[in-house]
Amino acid sequence: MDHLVKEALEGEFRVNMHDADSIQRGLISYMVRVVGHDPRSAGPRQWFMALAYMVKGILSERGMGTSRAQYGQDTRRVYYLSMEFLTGRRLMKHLLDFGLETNVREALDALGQDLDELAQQEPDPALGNGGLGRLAACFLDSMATHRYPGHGYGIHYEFGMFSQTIEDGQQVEHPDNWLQGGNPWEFVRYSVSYPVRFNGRIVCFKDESGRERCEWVDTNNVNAIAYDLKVTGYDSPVISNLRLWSARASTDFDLRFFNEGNYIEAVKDKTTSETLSKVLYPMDSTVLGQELRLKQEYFFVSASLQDIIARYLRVHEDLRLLHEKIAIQLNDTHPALAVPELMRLLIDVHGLEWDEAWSVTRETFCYTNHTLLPEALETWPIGMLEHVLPRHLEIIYLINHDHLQQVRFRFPGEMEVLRKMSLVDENTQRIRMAHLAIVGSKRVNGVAALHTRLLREKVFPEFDEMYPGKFVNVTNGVTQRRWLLQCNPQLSDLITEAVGASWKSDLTALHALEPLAEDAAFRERFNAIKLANKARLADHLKEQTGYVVDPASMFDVQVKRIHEYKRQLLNLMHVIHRYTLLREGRLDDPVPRTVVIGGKAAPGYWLAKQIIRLTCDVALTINNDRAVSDRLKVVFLPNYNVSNAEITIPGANLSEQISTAGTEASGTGNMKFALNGALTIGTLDGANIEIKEEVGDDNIFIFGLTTEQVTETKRRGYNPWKVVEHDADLKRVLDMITSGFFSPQQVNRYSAIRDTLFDGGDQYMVLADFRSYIETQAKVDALYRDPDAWARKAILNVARMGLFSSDRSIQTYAKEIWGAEPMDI
Ligand code: 26V
Repeated sequence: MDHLVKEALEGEFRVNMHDADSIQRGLISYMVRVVGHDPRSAGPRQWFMALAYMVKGILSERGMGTSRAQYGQDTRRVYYLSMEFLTGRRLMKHLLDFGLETNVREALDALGQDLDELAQQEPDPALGNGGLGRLAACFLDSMATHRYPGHGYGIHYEFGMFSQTIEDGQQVEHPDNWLQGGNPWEFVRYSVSYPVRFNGRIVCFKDESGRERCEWVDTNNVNAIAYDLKVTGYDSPVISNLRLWSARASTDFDLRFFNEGNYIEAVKDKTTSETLSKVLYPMDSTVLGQELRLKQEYFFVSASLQDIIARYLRVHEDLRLLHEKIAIQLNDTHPALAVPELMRLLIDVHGLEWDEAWSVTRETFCYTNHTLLPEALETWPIGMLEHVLPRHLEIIYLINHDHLQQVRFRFPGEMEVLRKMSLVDENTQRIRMAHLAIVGSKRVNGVAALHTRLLREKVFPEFDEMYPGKFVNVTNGVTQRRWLLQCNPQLSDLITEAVGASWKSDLTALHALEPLAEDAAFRERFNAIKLANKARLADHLKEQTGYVVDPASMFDVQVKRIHEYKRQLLNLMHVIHRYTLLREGRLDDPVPRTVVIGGKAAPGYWLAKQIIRLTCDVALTINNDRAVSDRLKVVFLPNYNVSNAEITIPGANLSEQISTAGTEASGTGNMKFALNGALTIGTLDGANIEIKEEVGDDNIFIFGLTTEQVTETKRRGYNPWKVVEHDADLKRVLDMITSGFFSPQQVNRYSAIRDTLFDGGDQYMVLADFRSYIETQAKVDALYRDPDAWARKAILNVARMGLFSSDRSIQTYAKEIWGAEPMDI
């Protein structure tokens, strides 16, 4: 090592990434000069940092090329505004995108370090809750890969999604201090800083030219500081930017505490304003209406729009043409305040007339809806807006005034329609953010065919009628780079060997795998890879939970946020039913199964936490029952996140996508599992429907009521008691849960589950779908008994997933929504 260090420090600083020796010297040099550690005593954590800084150098160099090309070409830029980006770890992704994995691995080998171990050192940035945040990350990847000029904007949360442990069978939340050890990937831009204002009052006056102007005064200000993360695409010269805003107390405070003499109080204020980017709200299904959340939303929207306008004005003059050069995508309504904020900036700051500003605004924004659940639709109390954002409330009223006038014109005399379409809910005195986003956008999209249809027909039918063509569908997708290439290297190699490498940037190329489903040798290799991935998952489960599971058993997996509508409870009811059959010897030729359930519950969602607890109780009982131990195991996988999804998904045989029809907007886990060769058991919900159309009815297990049947059953008066009365198996399962069979220390532990199913009316139709689910699970068993038949279908699933790449989603957005073109670079 000594001579290596000497040589490295004497040599040239520039690293030739195509040469493992040069990389090795580069690593040593970064270790000394940037990390500040002696290479002779450095451990994996320090080597990770050295490598990350070295890669960061390439990111920066290439990023400049993209910026120059963008200014040079002046093509339409796409800005993706999202409160959440669940990027996953960065290191392996960058190495894969740059094609550097092999050389870097070799260089590290020579230094006695293992790349995989280094990669584990990186904290997984958990800046999102679930599907919506992960989709944003897939989209950035696809935009960079296909050379679109995309830019992400979000929040630099100091604490991301909590980490979950299970103690005594219950979820415990721990703060996610992901920046603790420093973040080598980010570029802090202290000079890119914008003031964001809150509170205060409005004064209106006539200016010199006699024009009515309004000024927002006496505000409390917070500064937004930019943190940039570079986004690479696969084998692409384009590097995009993800700009995350962090809140800093405005320097006004420094002046104030001198003047007021109350130093301690002033510094206290300073920390209060910095709470704005402190923590990600860890719920994704119920809105609480908290002022801090509102301020977070406005904080990142205002900073982003100021930045977008500043960039535009660097090369253009006339803001009336803004929409010709940019498109802004609103990821759900969380950034919907961008509509009144852009109006305010254009009118109050840049002097446009109302009508000019309004037509620019409506041509600039597009809005994606991600949920049909009424409790997740955002509304803000008028009183709160008046206090926090008085000027925005005025602008919203003005927008609503014009909007309602058009509604009256379109639906004359229809007071009910007027009431329904207003941006103001008069009953609750709240502003409806989805209405604001729809009115202020050029296009509105749902995220799967069924979801878009339900949006148009059930949730916003009057808007759809009033603005024909405004509502469009863009079915979600996932990036095959992370969700196959990176997480399943063996299957990736097999596919590349069979059909070439083009699938990495064109997933439809997987079609060519179809004939191989009939090739016995291929099936054998495919099965061997699945088995290896299952062994890796089994190791992970053992390490995380202590439970030992058999990779030869069927791995039946449901990982996603815990929510009643996703029906983890239905899954558990099947498990309990199977357990009773096994104990009674009523299953002939039972197929051994390992059921894995994982996911986080929102900290305040008590029933979701009970479902986790029940999973753990059921696991404890079943896994310790020698009578079934070689045929059934249940494991709750703690702390489900992007990193352990990368281990879990490739190891699944069966993918559980069992939401009540009409509740899951799309789902994206469903796509990831099928792409990795799992078969789906699912309802006709979200993107499952399109997956079924692609893979074929024979290659997916569909069960349960359809959306129409759910509606119809409820309309006729659904009676949970009746269902249970007619199904002895179901009755027994429920009795076991509610009589304390799994919780003998506390027999009433699950009374809330009984209450939601009976007194609560079983909103999500768990009981109604039980029988159909059980029957379909029996068909799953039957197929699994024939490994060849199973493998054929699994291979066909992989071969037919081409549609579900986020590349296709992005190409659709670009063409149909943004009017954006790939860059020439
Ligand atoms: C809502 C809220 C409510 C207030 C507090 C914080 C918060 C954070 C996130 C959300 C959004 C929930 C919507 C969501 O995640 N939808 C999911 O979007 C996926 C991508 O389109 C889709 O695949 C899932 O089906 C859908 O549930």
